Amino acid sequence: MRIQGKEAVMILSKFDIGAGKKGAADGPQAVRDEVGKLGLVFDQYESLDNISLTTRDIPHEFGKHIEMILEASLKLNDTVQGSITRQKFPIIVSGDHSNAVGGLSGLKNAWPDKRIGVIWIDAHADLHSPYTTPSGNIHGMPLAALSGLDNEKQKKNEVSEDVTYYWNELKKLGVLQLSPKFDLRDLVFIGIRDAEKEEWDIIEKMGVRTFEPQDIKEHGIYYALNQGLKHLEACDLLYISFDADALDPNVSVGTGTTAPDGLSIAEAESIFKTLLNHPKTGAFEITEVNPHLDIKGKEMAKVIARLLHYGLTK
Ligand SMILES: [Mn+2]
Repeated sequence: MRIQGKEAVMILSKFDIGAGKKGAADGPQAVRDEVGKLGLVFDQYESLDNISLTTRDIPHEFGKHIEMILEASLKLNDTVQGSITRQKFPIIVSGDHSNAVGGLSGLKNAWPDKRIGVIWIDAHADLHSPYTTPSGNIHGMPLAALSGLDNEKQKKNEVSEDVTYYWNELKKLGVLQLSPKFDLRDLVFIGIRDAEKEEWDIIEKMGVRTFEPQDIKEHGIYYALNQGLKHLEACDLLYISFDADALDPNVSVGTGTTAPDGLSIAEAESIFKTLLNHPKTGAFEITEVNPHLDIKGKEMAKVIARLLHYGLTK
């Protein structure tokens, strides 16, 4: 399987401790199995195991398992960076969305001088920081970590010294200690519909380009893709992140945080086809498939596998 003329590597990052509900750690293997059943074979597979919550783990209120997440993120960063350095194209299938920190950091650390644009296909904005998070779950914070955003102006939480330390380390993830990895002006949201006020304020202030499902219904998915890509025209590379909850709950049957009025399968097919094959795409991530929450068994993994197959072969 070649993508952008490069050998494709599927990186299975099996950690889910950034989510409130556990079980997404088994999502990557389920997707790999279903992809295999469709006859899609990658040149290489890399597997990173879930981090076990040892006695070292302290249940921090505003950054749950942040020390362990830092450790897991560094492994993913190194794996993605290594694949890109060896001229491979990484498809990252991850547990929960906190994995995006390691994924995008790996792309940036492989290409430190390139300007990275991000297309985030998700029901949520994932723009909280420890200072604003209502849940403490890190899967709601990856875009803030990656863009170096603390949003202390809208501070709600008294964050401990420990969490502050690990949060700052997460922002600088990778051997080069770069932060930010990208600028929020180079961010496009597709499918966003369930965000908190602090997040909408940042979106407005930073000029993040957003396409809500209603915009997509009205103008079509290619309008969103074309306008989104135009917004990122000055970027050298793209990081694509697809959260399964971007899909409508009638198809996103196995994921932790569903939201009504999501994307259709046909819209998602167009997204996969366009963005997997876009010459600037440097890494493509799929996340938040949770077979343990799947009311139809492996349906969510099957849906994702069919989307990958469609994007890579049609
Ligand atoms: Mn997400």
